Amino acid sequence: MPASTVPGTAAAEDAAEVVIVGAGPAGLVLGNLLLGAGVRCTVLERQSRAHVEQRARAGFLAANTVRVLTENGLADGLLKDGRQHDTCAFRTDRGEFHLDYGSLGRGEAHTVYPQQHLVRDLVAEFLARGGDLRFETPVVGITGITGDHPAVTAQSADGTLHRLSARFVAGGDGRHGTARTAVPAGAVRRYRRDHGVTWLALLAAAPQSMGPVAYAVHEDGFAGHMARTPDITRYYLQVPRGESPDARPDARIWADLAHRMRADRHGPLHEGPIVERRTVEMTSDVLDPIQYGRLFLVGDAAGLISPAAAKGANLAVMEAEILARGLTAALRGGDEQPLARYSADCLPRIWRAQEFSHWMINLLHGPAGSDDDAVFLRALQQARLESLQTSRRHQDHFAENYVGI
Ligand code: RFL
Repeated sequence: MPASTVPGTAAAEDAAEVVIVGAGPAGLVLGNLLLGAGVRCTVLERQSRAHVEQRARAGFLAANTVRVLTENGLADGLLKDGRQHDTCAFRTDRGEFHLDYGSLGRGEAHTVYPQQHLVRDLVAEFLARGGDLRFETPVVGITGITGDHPAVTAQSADGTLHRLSARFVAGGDGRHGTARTAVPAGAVRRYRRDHGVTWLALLAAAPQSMGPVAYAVHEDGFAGHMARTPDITRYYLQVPRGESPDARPDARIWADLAHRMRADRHGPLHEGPIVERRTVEMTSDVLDPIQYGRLFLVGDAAGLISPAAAKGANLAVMEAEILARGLTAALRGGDEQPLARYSADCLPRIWRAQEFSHWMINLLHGPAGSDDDAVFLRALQQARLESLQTSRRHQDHFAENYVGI
């Protein structure tokens, strides 16, 4: 394929109608939907195929996500191996209560399917559909966004720079990707919040310890339990900001988890080696708009949401579907109106998800300390939990937001 090797000095390779930066859930769902609609697209990914297919992150897919994937022939793996999940438990010093959210609200359940398996399926399908997917090809610049011929500069494994031109560019390269930086300062507004909470996110090579997702509210800090696969379980442990992921040995982690999850009262945890550990700071940001000229941001690149409500991958799929529809209308029907509405269509749902995630953070974490403020806020937290435990209307509202987008 001919391409210029020096950016800006020669004609760019006419790679595709749409160049997509990033092969995460956002970029790959978008790419598959575009290929399905007959739109030529190229996906450029910084990492290797093995890396993206093994990167463990999300696991809880909302009903809308499963619908989008099923309707577009992308759900074979998750329909075969995904597990339905419809109950969560809250543990406090007053005991435990369960919410069968699958029979509350709109009656929707989650499908538990590890994100890396979804990415593996999406890569395989994109290639099977004849898609152009280039691994180990980081994008280092995006230019011409406000003109008719935006171009992306990418670096091949041998260090050569290539320019690829397209009608549109989709930035699905996450929060620290190049797409965000291609938008000039001041062109979009960035809302952001640091929730002041840090989680140690753990994967344990052990079966789940109980059926439901469990959220433990404890004066020492939050602890969480979530299914992933029959042999791998995700746990979260709230830790002080700045603590190294390696600070706690495995034995201490299991002791802290058991203590905060009140295993003595509710049953022991199934322990196993901790196979992955990383700290995650609870931060959120939303860009408005999530488009600039011919560059469209999708997934974490468009906005970051704390993992407290398991919304990130689901928002990515929702945005990818809306963007695919807009790009297809523009490229196949000559109608740019849906594309012009991309931000306006996505942002209300993004803010709803942010609002719920923020509410979950306040539900699960009380401030430490004994000053008036902290004591007051912890009493509010207790009132919130009691309302959730006792009010059917509150439970319906929770379920609708927990599984919905
Ligand atoms: P991704 O998955 O980060 O993919 C972006 C891709 O872009 C590549 N890239 C570049 N490629 C080319 N050139 C460049 N310059 C590039 N820069 C970056 C990257 O290598 C990568 O392959 O973003 P995307 O597609 O927007 O997907 C977002 C989701 O990954 C994310 O929101 C979720 O994982 C968040 N999340 C969860 N979401 C859920 O819906 N349910 C969950 O249960 C859930 N659990 C989680 C989570 C995130 C977590 N962490 C690690 C923050 C649990 C955790 C611990």
